[in-house]
Order: sequence, then structure tokens, then C-alpha cells
Amino acid sequence: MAGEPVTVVGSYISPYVRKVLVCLDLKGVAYQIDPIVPFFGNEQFSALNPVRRIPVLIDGDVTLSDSTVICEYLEERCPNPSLYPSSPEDRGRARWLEEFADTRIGEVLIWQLFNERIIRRFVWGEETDEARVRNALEVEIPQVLDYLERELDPAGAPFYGSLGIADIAVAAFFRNAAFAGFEVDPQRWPLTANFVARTLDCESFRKLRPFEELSLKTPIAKQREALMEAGAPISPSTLGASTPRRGVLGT
Ligand SMILES: N[C@@H](CCC(=O)N[C@@H](CS)C(=O)NCC(=O)O)C(=O)O
Repeated sequence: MAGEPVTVVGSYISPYVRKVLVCLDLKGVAYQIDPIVPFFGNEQFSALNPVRRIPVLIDGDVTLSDSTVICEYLEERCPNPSLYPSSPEDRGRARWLEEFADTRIGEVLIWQLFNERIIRRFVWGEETDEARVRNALEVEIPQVLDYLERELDPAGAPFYGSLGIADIAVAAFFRNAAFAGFEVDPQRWPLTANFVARTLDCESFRKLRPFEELSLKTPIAKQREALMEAGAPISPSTLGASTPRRGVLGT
């Protein structure tokens, strides 16, 4: 990490990749990206990550999977600026919110909404399960938003004082919600709507937008080249394959 840029394997569209890219940017760590779409890893990718999920971070001879593991590694390698609260109490709370984001928010906004509306159609050529989406929109997403609304500071401060891992992890999922046509209702969840808008407006999130939008509108096989032309820091080689493979893990 001292001289060479690290490599992040994974598409700009993934919320877990987004979380890692924002942490790298806030810490000023140079990176290159191999923007493989989920399910499109080759054999070498399987060898690096047996559960075949993105992101993977490669830093010299260190290869790590899982956004939480990666962000903690980055925090320890590059402690300044710290993205974790200093007190054990708030650090524990921030880690819980990160976990809640990666599991429960991921379940409702990614698996039940974004995957249904986008990945199922564009990766697998399947129809959206409209009943599953309806249940997500009417029941499960509101439960998550009710919880966030209770946890957020009414004065509009970031979680635990300054922008950190909890804000980044939670907000990252709402980009995918927007890609899938969902926005938080500001009448019903004013604190959450404000939190999402404010956090996603930070420079580290904003600078990813052109690459996210380009990835969304470009056929999978052409994304790497299109991103390179648009100035994204694309890695010289790829762990991508030309056809998708069903996931190893369930949700
Ligand atoms: N807990 C993992 C979750 C990563 C994850 O679910 N990534 C999705 C893309 S958003 C993926 O790679 N899906 C492919 C699969 O399930 O096989 C993390 O925090 O990195």
C-alpha cells in the first residue's frame, strides 16, 4: 500500500464495492479497479474468493474478501483519517449498523429489489418476481426505514459525530435502491431521506456516479472498455468471465 495502488475487484454498481471505494477515497489510498459484474468471475476469481462475491481487495501479497474485512484492514493500514468512532461504545454501535446494512438492508434493497428488478433481468434473462418486490416495498423496506429513522440524529449529524463507516455502509445501499426506482419518502421518513441525500452528496460518493451510471447503461461485455475510455482507473488485467455462474452462497 506504500507505493503501488491496491486493486479492487468488483463492479461500480455493487453497494459493497461502493463502500470500499468511498473508504479508499476518504483515506487517500490509490486504487485500480477490475469492475467485474457479480456472478461473472473466472476460475482465478474462484481461487481468490471461494464464495465468489465482490468486492475482493488485492494489496501486494494480501488478498481479502468481504467489504467489512477490507474496510477494517484499510483502517488499520491507514488510520488517518479514522472512519471508526474512538470510544468502544460508539465503535461497537457503528459496527452494528454496518452489519445491519450489509445483511438486512442488503437483503431488502439488493436481493428483494435491485436483484429482482435489474440483476434477474439483465444477468439471468428472467422475469421480475413482482409479488416479492411488492412485499419488499410495502412491508420489509418500511421496517428497515422505521429502524433507521429511530437511530438517526434529529439534528442531522452523521452517526456518532463525523462521517464514518456506519454512514458509508448504510448510504451505499440507497444508490442501488435509486437504480431500482426507489426513493425514501421524505414525508414518512424525513431523517432517513435527509441522511441518504446528504451522505450520497459527499464528494467521495459523488465522484463514483459517472462510472456507476455508465456501468448501468453499458452491456456487460463492453463495460470494462467503456469505463476505461471514461477515465476510470481500470486494472490492466481482469478476473472476469464472459458468462455468469450461479452464486455459491444464498442471500
Ligand atoms: N458480505 C459481503 C457481501 C458481498 C456481496 O453480496 N456481493 C454481491 C454483489 S452486490 C455478490 O458478489 N454477489 C454474487 C453472488 O452472490 O454470488 C461483503 O460485505 O462484501
